Amino acid sequence: MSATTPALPTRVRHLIVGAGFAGVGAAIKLAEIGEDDFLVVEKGNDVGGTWRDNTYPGAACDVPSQLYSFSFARNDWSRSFSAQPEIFAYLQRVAAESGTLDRFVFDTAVTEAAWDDTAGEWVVDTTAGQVRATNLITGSGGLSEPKLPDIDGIDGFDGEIFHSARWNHDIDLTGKRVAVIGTGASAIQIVPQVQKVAAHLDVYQRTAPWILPRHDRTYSTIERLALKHVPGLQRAYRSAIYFGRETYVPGFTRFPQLTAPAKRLAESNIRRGITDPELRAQVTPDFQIGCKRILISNEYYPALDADNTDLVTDRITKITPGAVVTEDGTEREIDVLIVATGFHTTDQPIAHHIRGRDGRSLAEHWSETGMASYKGTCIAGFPNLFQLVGPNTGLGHSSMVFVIESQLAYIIDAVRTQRQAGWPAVEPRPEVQDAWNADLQRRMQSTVWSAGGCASWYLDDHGRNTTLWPRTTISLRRLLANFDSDKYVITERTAR
Ligand code: N01
Repeated sequence: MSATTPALPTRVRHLIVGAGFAGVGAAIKLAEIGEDDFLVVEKGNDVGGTWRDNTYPGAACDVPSQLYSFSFARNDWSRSFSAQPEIFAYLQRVAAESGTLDRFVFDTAVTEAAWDDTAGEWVVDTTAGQVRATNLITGSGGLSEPKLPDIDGIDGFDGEIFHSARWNHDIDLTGKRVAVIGTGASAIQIVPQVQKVAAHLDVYQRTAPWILPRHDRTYSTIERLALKHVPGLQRAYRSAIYFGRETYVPGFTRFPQLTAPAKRLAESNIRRGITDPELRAQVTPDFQIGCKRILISNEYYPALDADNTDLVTDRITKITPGAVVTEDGTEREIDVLIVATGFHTTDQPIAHHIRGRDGRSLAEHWSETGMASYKGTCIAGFPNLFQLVGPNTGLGHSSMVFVIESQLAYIIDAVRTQRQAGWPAVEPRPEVQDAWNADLQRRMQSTVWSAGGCASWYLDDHGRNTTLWPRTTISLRRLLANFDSDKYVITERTAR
């Protein structure tokens, strides 16, 4: 990003961590209410977050484009499911047009943020120096830290190796022997692209995912003009898609029998894409649809069915300098190893860097309970900390941009309330937070994510689902509409 990087101030009212959808949205919304004394600290060299980092071939959104923009900054999308470059460009444009980029600092990582109870503010150490802030707003993303597989010998691999979210564009895969480990949302987008150019491709599947057809198409010029210029049309179209997606929720949360048509559709997607009966059986999941994220692709199965691709379902036992070895003793030689093995989701790295009132880190608090917060946003013992895309705010069916905007409404109302009342600090009451999480976990019991017979990144080491929201997003938006200060411990003003 070519924006001039400001020198780090010693003090700001709001420090925002991360410049993805969450951080950019927070900057815009704070500016809107005249809270201009903020700074956005971003470890990368641009805005965009996950849409800046995930540049692998085929990277695209599996949520409809119409839902993938801020309600206050619509976009003229070129197709129904947009690819990464278009989403990245959208976020760059929104940030540039917001007039807030002068308060973004790039290439700067937060190394430690500690609450100073005496001063009543956050002391934040970054790679570019220290900043003090009244409020700390984190938007560092739930899927930002690549998770590498712990496979014997992987460090000794002599060929090229990279994670899906850190694609090495210097490596030409044409004519190479390539292996992809993983069959999640990233892998199923990568595999068809690699299959087209590689001499040979091995796809290592630990668990087969459910995959629905991808109804992607380019919008015609007339459609785009109409969506742009006919008053209310884009809003109506967006609402129709939004409410359509909300109808998935009962099937995920309470009535699994409602997912039967989706399962049939996924099964027919396998039949359409794969001719070999043995391969069809290997890619057919043995758990309930929805238990893991439902994926969408028309190209993945045909790519697996291609002559130059092998699906390997035997467990990987080790990696040698030139090959992947599976438990049946087979050694498959490769030139390039792509690990599409996901992200740290329930052990978020930023949690190790934020220290609350008692000096302990979020990670230490969460090591006992699993990730927990109040309304996915505020955390007992961590005054004036607002976390965007916090615990239990993830979705399996709709857009995270909607969640982020819902949380922003709550945070902005909190900031406004704090300002009007002159409260130096707020934090949720522990018993309120406990009740919130008890209710979430009670609701989780009946969901497909808990009872669907799979292991997924939604669940933590204790088997608790601390990542997903188990209700409709309509209810999430309602619950986050106003800052409920009666649920908070308020620190009154003290002489400093
Ligand atoms: O990661 P994943 P992802 N040996 O964790 C396998 C979002 N996203 O990057 O299922 C062998 O889903 C693992 O196997 P298993 C979206 O929210 C969105 O693909 O655990 N295999 C799995 O197959 C998504 O959910 C878009 O048994 C190993 C895979 O690696 C999230 O990102 C696009 C292994 C990891 O799948 C993460 O997706 C892409 C090992 N040691 C991603 N370790 C959009 O379109 C892991 N695996 C918006």
